[in-house]
Amino acid sequence: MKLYSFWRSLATYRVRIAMNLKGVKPDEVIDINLMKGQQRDEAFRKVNPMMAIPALVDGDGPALFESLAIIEYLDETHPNPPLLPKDPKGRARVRGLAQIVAADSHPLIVPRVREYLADEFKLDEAAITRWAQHWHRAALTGLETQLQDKATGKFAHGDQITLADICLASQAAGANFFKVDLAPFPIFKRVVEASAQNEAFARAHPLRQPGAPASV
Ligand SMILES: N[C@@H](CCC(=O)N[C@@H](CS)C(=O)NCC(=O)O)C(=O)O
Repeated sequence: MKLYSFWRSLATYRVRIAMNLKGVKPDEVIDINLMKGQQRDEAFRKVNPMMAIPALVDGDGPALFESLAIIEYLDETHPNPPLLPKDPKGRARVRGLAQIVAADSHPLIVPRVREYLADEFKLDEAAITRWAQHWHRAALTGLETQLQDKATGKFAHGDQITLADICLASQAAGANFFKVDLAPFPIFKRVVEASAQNEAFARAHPLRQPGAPASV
């Protein structure tokens, strides 16, 4: 198995957590340095034409892309521990929480969007940080309200770790990168702190990857 990765990538963080939970170790981790624009290199475009990580090659391929699709692939090929509950409404809730992060919030703050805001609209770093903080808070506000539901337990959905916790962890890491205070989101904070205790989450954290700084 080959994982295309970068320490700072929140989407790859999600996949790393799932791999750790499943006890799957990639044979090779290929660094795609997003800060040097390596996601746009010709060789990587052939792996993922969206020029984004993660990508995962299992055996003779093809390269799998999109973190949620990769995580569901891992869940199907390595069913234990399961990352989705058994009941359809529970599965829909977990996928919904995951998609607030991966489909609604995260795409607005990725490098290609921040670079476009800078290059095309001449926004300076402070303005781009405000943009990122705004979209973080919008997602955190929605998540916090959803997490008030009685379906929330020790973790985002009941007392077992699910796909939702994986995505919430990436939202929390992004909030840390962009200096968004989590105090107004106490349930989110509690749930994320609970999963952070798990070694699979801790080992996958962006700041524990090769090349990462001690703090951001
Ligand atoms: N929806 C995708 C997002 C992938 C994505 O945008 N990844 C970021 C890093 S977290 C990336 O490679 N960005 C490159 C860029 O924006 O130029 C997923 O969940 O896998």
